[in-house]
Amino acid sequence: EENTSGDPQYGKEINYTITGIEPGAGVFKASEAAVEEYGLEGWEVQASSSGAMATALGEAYDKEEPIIVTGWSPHWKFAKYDLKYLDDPKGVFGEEETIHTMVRKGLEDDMPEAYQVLDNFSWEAEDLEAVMLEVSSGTDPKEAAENWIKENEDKVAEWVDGVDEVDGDQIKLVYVEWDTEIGSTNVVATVLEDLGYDVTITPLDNAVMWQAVATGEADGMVAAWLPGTHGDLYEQYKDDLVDLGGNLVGAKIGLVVPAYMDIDSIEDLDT
Ligand code: PBE
Repeated sequence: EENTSGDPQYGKEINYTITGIEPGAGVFKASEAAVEEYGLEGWEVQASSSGAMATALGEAYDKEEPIIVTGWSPHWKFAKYDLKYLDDPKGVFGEEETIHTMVRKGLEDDMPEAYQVLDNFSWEAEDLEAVMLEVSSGTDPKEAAENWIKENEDKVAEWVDGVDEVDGDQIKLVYVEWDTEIGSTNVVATVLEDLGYDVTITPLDNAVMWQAVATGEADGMVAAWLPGTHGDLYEQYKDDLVDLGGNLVGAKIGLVVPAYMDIDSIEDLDT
């Protein structure tokens, strides 16, 4: 069919495909809901991984080709590439999100020192972005976390203020291998290690991460995106978890495209 509308026919060019990440991610589910709600017939959100999504984005960007990805902030991709969120007039992706820390019931009594640190943990988007950017350029996440801690002693001092050291107590944190969570989890784990904890961090699928903390198999996680992104999981597990509140405000999810693409709204995608 010939394009006589004058509007870019990106759907046709990219095979009506949104480059997704892990299907358990909230942004993946929200993208599928957007396809429904905007009537994007024939469009598909392709399941992938966060790493493969970032690679596909980088390859398209280098060639100035169109691509639509399931995106989120904070994320290093906004520092590396000139990108924009597509407008979402129906509000399918929600507004600003806060990332919360969740721990298992009983942690406060069993490990008051770790509980205190996890409760105190809170930082800014630019802190997390600094860690993520270093990891994205090849630094081992653990090393990037150590570097950030060295450069931000004042912030870390607030998290551990008045907290006693421990002697090798074991603590288990769980996370998902999203860039944001790789960064935050490694920083918190390293701070706990510096206090004397023997910390295990285990990557899981999103739903399994929530379940592990709710059942007490894991001690905690710093990866709960609320109110929208993980709202369904929060509803399911909130009675079996302790919500320690926000550790980062101003997070966001949505469909992200390179700024060179001549489109601004999800509504304007062609079917
Ligand atoms: N994310 C990163 C997650 C939360 C953190 C946006 C990919 C998600 O969509 O569930």
